Amino acid sequence: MADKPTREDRFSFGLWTVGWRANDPFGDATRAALDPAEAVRRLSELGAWGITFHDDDLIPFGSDAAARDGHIGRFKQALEETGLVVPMVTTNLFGHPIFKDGALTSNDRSVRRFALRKVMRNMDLAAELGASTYVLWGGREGSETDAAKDVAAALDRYREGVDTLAQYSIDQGYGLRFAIEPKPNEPRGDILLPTIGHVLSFVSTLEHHELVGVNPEVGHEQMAGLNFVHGIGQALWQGKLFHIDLNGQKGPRYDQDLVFGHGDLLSAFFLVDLLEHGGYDGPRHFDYKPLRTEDTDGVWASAAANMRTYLLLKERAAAFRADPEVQAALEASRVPELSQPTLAPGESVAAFRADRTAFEDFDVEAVARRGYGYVDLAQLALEHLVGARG
Ligand code: GLT
Ligand code: MN
Ligand code: MN
Repeated sequence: MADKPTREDRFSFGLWTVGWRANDPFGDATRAALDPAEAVRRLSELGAWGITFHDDDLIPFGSDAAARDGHIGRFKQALEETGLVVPMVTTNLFGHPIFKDGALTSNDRSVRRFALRKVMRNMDLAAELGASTYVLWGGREGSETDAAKDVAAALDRYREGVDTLAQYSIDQGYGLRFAIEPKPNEPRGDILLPTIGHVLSFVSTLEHHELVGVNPEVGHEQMAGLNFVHGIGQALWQGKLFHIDLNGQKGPRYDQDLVFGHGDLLSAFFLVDLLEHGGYDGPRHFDYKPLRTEDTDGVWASAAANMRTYLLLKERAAAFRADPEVQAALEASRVPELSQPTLAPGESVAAFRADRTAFEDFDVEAVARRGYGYVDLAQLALEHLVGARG
């Protein structure tokens, strides 16, 4: 059975996750407010490594300077006592009514200027607390009617905004990297940069593209009906997986933010396998919401469940990789063969065209008849996942 989480596992949680009071569009909060310092202490006891926050999670919007210093001071003290770190910080650009038409892409220029200043102010705090990643989730960047938004102009402004923030980090020597978080919809009817693919493409247009990557969330891609593991595979391949939001989701519906693994479990298994064996060394950040039905004990049980599920899946994925039957099945399915370049080393196009075995003498029918054995592989994975093997 999996060990208890330790700092080496690099598990982190948003303050807004365990601190969610469970107010939804249909009902009031079911839980009391959580003191950020208490969140730090409880997460530390459970074996987490880091805590993340939006400016407004820590310092309520509109706080005066003295109140602000007090909130930051108490939080810092809890960090010092526990050794918990702040690997990532982000900005609330969605809660206040000022952002109802977006922040960096609001049609109202004064709102865009206010939003940029709000981010910069919190970047100062992020740097002070030693964060290395700054997440940008543009939940209000979008529209409900296509009449309302000039998408090209909005993307110009989005690019201008991110470039301005990256320049600010460079000028201040903060060394921050930015991670844009895609989501297809909710709270806006349609959100700009809705998927990992949209973000990757957008990033390539930025002036400081090397400082900007993606922060994909399991549920957000699944809301769009996409394969999260494939999305992460491409983000890693492009060197752009700067951060990740782990949680659970049951297909395309509202954003459920379930505990990691409490949605598509098989996908979670392959995700952990990829993260552990695919070269990702960043935080394992949980962005989930404790169910509205739960009391305070349930909040901490759910935080622990995220980490335990990850570690169990990590154990299962390692057993899957180590199983000689799996290795033979991978071989039989030609999975390793895909890593072999299609052309031979140094093979010219002319030489390739002269190779009769590739085309003229190729036995198309025989190769077409051959099965790939993927069902065996899938079943082996499932059996490892449910603990029926090794
Ligand atoms: C909000 C959203 C999350 C984002 C957070 C970062 S805020 O809770 O639902 O997916 O990661 O801004
Ligand atoms: Mn998220
Ligand atoms: Mn979500």
